[in-house]
Amino acid sequence: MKAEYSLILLKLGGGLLTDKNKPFSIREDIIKSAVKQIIDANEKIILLHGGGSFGHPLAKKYSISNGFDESIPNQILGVAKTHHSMIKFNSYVIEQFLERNYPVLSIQTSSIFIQKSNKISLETLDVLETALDLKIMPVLYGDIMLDKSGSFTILSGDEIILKLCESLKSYSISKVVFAMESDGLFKTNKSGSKNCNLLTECYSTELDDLILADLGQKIDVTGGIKSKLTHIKKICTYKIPVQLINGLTEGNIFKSLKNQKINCTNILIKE
Ligand code: IP8
Repeated sequence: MKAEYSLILLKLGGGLLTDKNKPFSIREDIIKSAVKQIIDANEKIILLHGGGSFGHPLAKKYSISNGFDESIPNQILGVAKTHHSMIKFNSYVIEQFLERNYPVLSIQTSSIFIQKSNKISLETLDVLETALDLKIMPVLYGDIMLDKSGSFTILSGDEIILKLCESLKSYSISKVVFAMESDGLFKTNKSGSKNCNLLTECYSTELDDLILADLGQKIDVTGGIKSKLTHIKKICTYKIPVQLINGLTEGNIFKSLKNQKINCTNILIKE
């Protein structure tokens, strides 16, 4: 039996949940607040979180995104360490829900995704779908991903979302929400200009014509805002609207999940 759910895919950015400049640092208050808002909203959600300071510094140190390289000392051990670091981070997030008696199931990204001939393959949807049917919220995270050719890479939370949009055909995904550390995308009139305004609403078809402000980068092995934009455009090809919200603003996550108005970026789909 497949119910006609309205499902939300919510990604909590790793930069929001951790201090990306300080390895293995959890922003406890922000995580606890996000967890409370998700529980209060009580919607059907697949939750994802990024790597933040648990994933990116290790992934960078061992150059994991670029695949197997014999010249990098202890790289294979680095793959295992990066994965384990993500498990520790994910366990903290999971514990926050369980302490509040909210049913969540950690789904190990690197066990259900594998790369084959440069394509990401989602080996089974059964676990995710069955968890949703049982009213358990699946929680996935950016992780290492093995490659059938005898290598590996990093699979970001954004790529997982894209793959889910492509694969979860029997569920109606009502929107994808990215909770980040800023109000959304900022547009500027000319490249390099310091004057920028929040882009509050835009059709996916207009994204290519925008000049977006580059608001600084932290270590991000999966490409930062530019790569996010590429993923957003692909998500929109599945006719799914995307919302970018500031997860630091109290109540924003709850309001977004409840479709209440907030100051953010809404990428709309033309009917
Ligand atoms: O923060 C990256 O996931 P993201 C995961 O969603 C690792 O890009 C392990 C760096």
